[in-house]
Amino acid sequence: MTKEATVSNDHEQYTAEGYVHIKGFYSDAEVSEIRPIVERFDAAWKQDNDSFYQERAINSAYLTGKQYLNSADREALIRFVSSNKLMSLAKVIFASQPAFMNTQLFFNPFNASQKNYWHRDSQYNLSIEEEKNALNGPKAMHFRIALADEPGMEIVPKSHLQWDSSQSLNVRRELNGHQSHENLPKTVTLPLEKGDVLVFSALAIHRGLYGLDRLALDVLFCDPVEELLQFVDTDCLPCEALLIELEDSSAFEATMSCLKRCGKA
Ligand SMILES: O=C(O)CCC(=O)C(=O)O
Repeated sequence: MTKEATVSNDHEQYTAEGYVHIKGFYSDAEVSEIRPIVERFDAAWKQDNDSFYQERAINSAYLTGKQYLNSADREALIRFVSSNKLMSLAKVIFASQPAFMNTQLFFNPFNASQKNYWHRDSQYNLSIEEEKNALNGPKAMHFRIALADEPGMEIVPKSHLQWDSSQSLNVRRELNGHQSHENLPKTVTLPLEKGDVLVFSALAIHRGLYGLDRLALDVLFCDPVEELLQFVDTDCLPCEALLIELEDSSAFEATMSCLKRCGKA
């Protein structure tokens, strides 16, 4: 298969199913460069959020902010996010210019019996009616980079475009006596190996699968619109001097221009 055909398949697979799994996207050497930085963030974050971590946390966020990483590590992470390698993939999957939203880091819960939960990311700030409308709105995607082998994600294929069955709505929103960890039918389980990238829609119905030594760096990109970018923390964006040095600064620039347009930066 030609490279062009693969690229077009990735876009088509994402558009049809709401996810695409790209095996071995990063080499062991590439993972080894970024993983120690992420681990330093993780250690500092967990130390500062000890009770939250021990109680229930399964992720941290804002890795490119100034709070936990020193400036050399922060710069290296920003360069990684804006590398030609990741940005070319993001542009292919979006088939347009994506904007940078945030980064998140997923790990195992401290309490090994903690259950995972089905959700669409939209359910935490939208009503049910608004969530329905959001399926026809701007796109936001997780680019999950597996820094270690992990059980991966479980996703309901096509749910980034299709509204819920009554069962999935009850489960993910815990309505009518249901709980968000209950199994759902017609799902796909996507175990990841170190170096794999899983792109999935923030609107898809999904849950993380805990286990192994999972450490997954999620870079979130979205269409450059205010409704999705209004919550961006400007502390996570590069300064002008770094911006002009990046291999592909276009996602950061798209975010900054949108924030300027709407008077938020
Ligand atoms: O990996 C997980 O635990 C959940 C991931 C997730 O829900 C998300 O990225 O929105």
